[in-house]
Amino acid sequence: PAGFQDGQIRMKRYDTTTISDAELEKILRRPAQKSNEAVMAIVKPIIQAIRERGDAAVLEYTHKFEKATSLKSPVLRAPFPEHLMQLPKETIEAIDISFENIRRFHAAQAEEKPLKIETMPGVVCSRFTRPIERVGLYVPGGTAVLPSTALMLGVPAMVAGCKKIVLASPPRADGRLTPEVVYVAHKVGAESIVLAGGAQAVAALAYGTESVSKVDKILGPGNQFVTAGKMFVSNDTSAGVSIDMPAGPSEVLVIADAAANPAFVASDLLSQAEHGVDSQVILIAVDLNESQLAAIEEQLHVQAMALPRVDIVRGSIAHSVTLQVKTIEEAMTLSNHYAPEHLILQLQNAADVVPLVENAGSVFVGAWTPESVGDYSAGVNHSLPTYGYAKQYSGVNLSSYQKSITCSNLSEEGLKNVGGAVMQLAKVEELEAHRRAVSIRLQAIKQ
Ligand code: HSO
Ligand code: ZN
Repeated sequence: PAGFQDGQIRMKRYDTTTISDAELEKILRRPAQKSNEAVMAIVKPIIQAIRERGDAAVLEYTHKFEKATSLKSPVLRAPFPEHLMQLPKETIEAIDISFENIRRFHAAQAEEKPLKIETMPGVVCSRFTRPIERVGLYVPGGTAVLPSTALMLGVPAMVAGCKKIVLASPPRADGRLTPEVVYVAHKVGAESIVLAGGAQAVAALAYGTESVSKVDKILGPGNQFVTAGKMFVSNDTSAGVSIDMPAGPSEVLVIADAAANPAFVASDLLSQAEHGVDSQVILIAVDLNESQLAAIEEQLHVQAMALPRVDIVRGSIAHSVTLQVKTIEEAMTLSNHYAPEHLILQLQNAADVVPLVENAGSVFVGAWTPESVGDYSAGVNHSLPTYGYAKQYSGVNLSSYQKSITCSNLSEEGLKNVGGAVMQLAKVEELEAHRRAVSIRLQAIKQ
């Protein structure tokens, strides 16, 4: 539109009524990732080195990749020294408030009482949960320090009752971690912090080293090397470790109608766009006219130009788009197809639209709910499925730190009631020992 000049930070705009489904599919494709094989080729020797040479190899990689050449030990063990968690009062307060809200929301996810039903008279089936004993929580370093991720991973682990919580995070070049992360580790009762990043940290957690405790599950976001490392170790039966989900670059999809405040909409798009150049943000404009669209675009540019991370924003906005649709139903069909990590509803009656959500990591409803509140302090988790995985994965939640165990308990009457079905199916499968395990008992009952 008129008024835009070269250098304008703006998303490409498409009217969905004028483009084909195939074009739309192409537009909504996530930015390409480096091929999995290329990343794996780098990651495999790193994992091998950690398995063969343990601590020494972890330290070497940390010296090399983090430039933390003064670091002597890859592990910081609890109790963490006070001087490593010195923080301004305002930061402590902010962490404490967020900690409490996240704790409350995740504690509320606990099953009230174990599930128990009688499927037939005398056939009692029940289920109970137990915490995963040892968890490894990866907190990324990189272009931003992320104590909020330490909270999102650590608090539910604490609530679930995991016996051993091990954090891993790449140290700064001075060999230290950001004090906020150490403070959070202390608050969630972590046993230790592994001062390493990348696939080397993942391998140390998966297999253990002289000083790194082996864990049963690894959770947390990370770059492609971290993700490839997690995929690798979770496929290695000798590691005996599981992972939360495959992680990709952050993304948000905002659905806005004429009731939306253009400045708010732009601020939400930018808050995700500043995460990284590979982030993607999408605006679905519901029946907006030219001047309403231009107002959002102008806000996006003006607000972006004032951001310290404007260069990152330029990168992510370059592969971000605005899609114009006529109705909320069309908007929701597109959104459910894209399956965004974050879905923001800036609509007249936003709450009424929530029932139409089929695929999304986390939903933010109405003008007063910026995504940032969920990223930090509202109580919901920010470790969410990206890259379309919201179609089959949930974000990190209490059950991510638990196993459910089922239990059967039959009386004589119960075995009489269900035994016939068991014996017949065992016969069909020609598994005679299975059949006899029932018949031997039914005979004993008769005598
Ligand atoms: N939006 C990010 C989480 C985050 N934001 C951390 C700020 N700090 C991915 O969901
Ligand atoms: Zn964020």
